[in-house]
Amino acid sequence: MSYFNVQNIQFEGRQTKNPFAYKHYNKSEVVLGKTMEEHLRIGVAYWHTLTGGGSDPFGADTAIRPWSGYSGLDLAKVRVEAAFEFFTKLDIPYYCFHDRDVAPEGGTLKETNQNLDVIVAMLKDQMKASGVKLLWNTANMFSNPRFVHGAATTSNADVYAYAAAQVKKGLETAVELGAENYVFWGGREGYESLLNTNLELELDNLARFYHMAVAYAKEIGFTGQFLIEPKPKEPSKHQYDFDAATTIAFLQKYGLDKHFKLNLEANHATLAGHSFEHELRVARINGMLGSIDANQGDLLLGWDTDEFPTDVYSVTLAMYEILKNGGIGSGGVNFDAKVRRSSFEPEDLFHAHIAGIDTFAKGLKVAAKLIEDGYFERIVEERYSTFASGIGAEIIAGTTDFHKLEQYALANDTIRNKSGQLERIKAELNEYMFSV
Ligand code: XUL
Ligand code: CO
Repeated sequence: MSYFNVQNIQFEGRQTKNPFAYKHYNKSEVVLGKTMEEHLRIGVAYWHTLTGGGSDPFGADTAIRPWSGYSGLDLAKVRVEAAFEFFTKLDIPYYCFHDRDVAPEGGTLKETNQNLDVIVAMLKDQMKASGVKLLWNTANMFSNPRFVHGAATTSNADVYAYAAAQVKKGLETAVELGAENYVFWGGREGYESLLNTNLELELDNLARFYHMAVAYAKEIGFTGQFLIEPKPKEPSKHQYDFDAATTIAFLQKYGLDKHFKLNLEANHATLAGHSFEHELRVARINGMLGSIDANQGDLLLGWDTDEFPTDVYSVTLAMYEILKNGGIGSGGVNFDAKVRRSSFEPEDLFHAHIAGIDTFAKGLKVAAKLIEDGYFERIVEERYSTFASGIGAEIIAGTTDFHKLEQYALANDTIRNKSGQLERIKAELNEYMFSV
């Protein structure tokens, strides 16, 4: 049985006119000593591609999907089959899911877990048959009304216990399916108003929750990487894991930084008022870069549009950070992106992923060339050259103090700054993008 009327997607190169072919993603092509497949570790997000239907706050689903006629557990089963046909046709190595994307909730937690068990067994078989692996799974602790006040930061201890049970099951699922990471994204972990919120208790409870997750992972032998995915807002007004810097400070305060890294998403960065490369850089210099959710936002809109990434400029700078990080480790490039509501044909799912994957392949190639040439490294070395000798070298060595620096400044009447030459740099960066 076939769900998609599309052939396997293969690399055909830039000259091809076939829209169902990769133009840049040649999975076995070696770039800086690794294949493109090894560098990018591409993943498909189950929630957008299999579960989402195109509804928005103003209108119903628009998507035409081969599984539209099914419901309940039958729908979940058909989606699994369609999912693996899709992954296999795209020829990508990974996928990611929330528990509630793959299996419907039952009337009780017990029934919900039973539904999940049925689907996880199917996923396991399909993974074995196809070779597609689980990059990460996570718990949806934001859709159900019980999470109205949060999950691990709720004001209701019964909900906290439910959330713990849900993550416990999620970690068991991760072990069962060999997930390489486990993600926490706290859509409802935040607050609306301080007028009724104990902020300190909520943050302490969140840390307690993460410590219990670490302990349970150890108990059941889950060795994947724990990841936290920062986002500043939406659906919560003040989300606790606001951005990379806030999340790292939280993890350090509560002694959790050894156990977690960050899963950084492009559109979450822009909502926080940062560029994606800023978030990646902050994580990288702190040894916390774990994985990425690949998408892009619309700068004219103030919400998470989760578009497929096609901005070569931004993706090149993101891939530069990943290469400088020595790779993405056990993480990957998960397309947390959805086709537009108006792109409702099943084929659009292929066009969207091909566009995103080719953009990352191109970004990888341009970033690799920049690194081979030492392009940014030379610019930065020259710009900070005053710290390589003289008083600058003393500052770096820690052999100076305010007395010595004052003495130096008093004797130095001719401070001269140099141009940062940003326009020249941007023009040269464009040339890299046009020529690679
Ligand atoms: C929401 C978002 C989530 C996480 C996983 O903005 O990005 O889908 O990636 O919960
Ligand atoms: Co995400």
